[in-house]
Amino acid sequence: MKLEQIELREIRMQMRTPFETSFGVTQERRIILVSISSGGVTGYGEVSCNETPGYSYETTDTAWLMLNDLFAPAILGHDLEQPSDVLPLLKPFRGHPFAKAGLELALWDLWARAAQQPLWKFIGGTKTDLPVGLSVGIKSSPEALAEFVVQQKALGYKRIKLKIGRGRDIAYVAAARDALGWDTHLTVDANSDYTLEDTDLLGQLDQYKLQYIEQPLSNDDIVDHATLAQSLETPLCLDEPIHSLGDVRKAVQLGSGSVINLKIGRVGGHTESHKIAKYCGEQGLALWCGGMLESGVGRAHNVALQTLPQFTLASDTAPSARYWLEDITDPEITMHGGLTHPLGGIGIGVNLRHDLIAKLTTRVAVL
Ligand code: OSB
Ligand code: MG
Repeated sequence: MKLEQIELREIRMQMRTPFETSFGVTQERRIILVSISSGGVTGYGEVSCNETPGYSYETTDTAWLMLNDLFAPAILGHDLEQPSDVLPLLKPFRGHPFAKAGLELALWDLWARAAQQPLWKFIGGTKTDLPVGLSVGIKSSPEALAEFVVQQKALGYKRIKLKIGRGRDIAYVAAARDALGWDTHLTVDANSDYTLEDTDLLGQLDQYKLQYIEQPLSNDDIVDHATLAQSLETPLCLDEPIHSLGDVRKAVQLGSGSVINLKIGRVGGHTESHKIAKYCGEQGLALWCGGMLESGVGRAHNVALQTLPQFTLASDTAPSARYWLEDITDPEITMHGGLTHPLGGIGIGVNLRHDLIAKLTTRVAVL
C-alpha cells in the first residue's frame, strides 16, 4: 500500500487524579495521535512517551520534532508490502522508539483495516480473556495507599502494582499487603530509583511475597540487576532497559530478571513486540504488557498485543475510566471481573471521537 498521507495531531488530556512515580507527577497528558491513509483507509497510532524525560529520554516535543522533520518525510509516498517494511526506512535514525512506534502502530491498524480484520486476529492473537493489573501512583501516606488499594481491589483487578521510590517503600508495601491480605498478586515498580547499595533494603521486600519487583535499578542497567537477583527471593521484572529482542536475550543470558514488561512504544512498535513475545515464550519468561497512561488508541493496541499466547501475567491495561473522565475512543476500554477482551471491530477495534479530539487538539501537521 502506498502511504499517501500522514497526519500528526497533539492532544492534551487531563487526568482524573495526578499520577506520581519516583521520577515525577503527571496531571496532564500530551499525546501525539498519528494517522496514516492509503486508498481511502486510515490507520491510527499513538506516541505514548511522557511529557518530560523522566521515564525515557523521549518527550512529546522530541517525538513531534523527529516525526515531523525526519521520520514521516522518510516514509511518505513509499509503497509497502507489509507494516514491518517501514523499519528499514527508519533504520538510518538512531533511537526514538516511541516516536517511531507512532507510525508503525498506525500502519498495523491500516493493514488490518484494509484486510477487514480485527488487529488482534491479524497479528495471530488467540487469547480472549486478558487479565488486567492496576498501577497505583505513590500516595501521600501508607494509610492513604492502604485505603485506595482496598477500594480498587473491589473492582476485580487481577494484580495491584505499587509505585515506590526512595523513602516511600517498605512502610507503604507493608500497609498495602496488610490491607489486601495474602491472596492478592502484589508487585512494586521503582522506576529505577535504587542502586546496589540498597540491596539490604530491597531484600526486606521478600517478606511481603511480591509477584515481582519491577525495575529497581538504573534505567539502562541489566548487569547490576543480575547481581541483585542473586540476593533476592522475589523475581525481578525489567521495564526501562528493554528496547529490542537483543536486550531481552542479553538479560536472559545474564540472569537480570525472569519477568518482562513489554511496552510497544519502548521497543518501537508491534513488529519488535511480536519477536520479543515469541522469544519469551521459548525461554519460559513471564510476560505482560505495560502501559504509559495511553488514550484509548494506545490502549487498544496494547489489548491487541496481549492476545498473543506468550502473555502470561496481568497487564497494565486498566480501563479508560481509571484515568479519564472521557476517553477519545468509542467504545472506551473496559474491564469486567478483572478481565478485558479483544475489541471486536476491524483494525484496533475502536472508532475515534473526532469532535472531542478536535477540542483537545493543540497542533496538527499534515504531510
Ligand atoms: O513504569 O510502567 C511504568 C506510566 C508512565 C511511565 C512509566 C510507567 C507507567 C505506568 C502506567 O505504570 C500504567 C498504566 O498505563 O496503567
Ligand atoms: Mg515500569
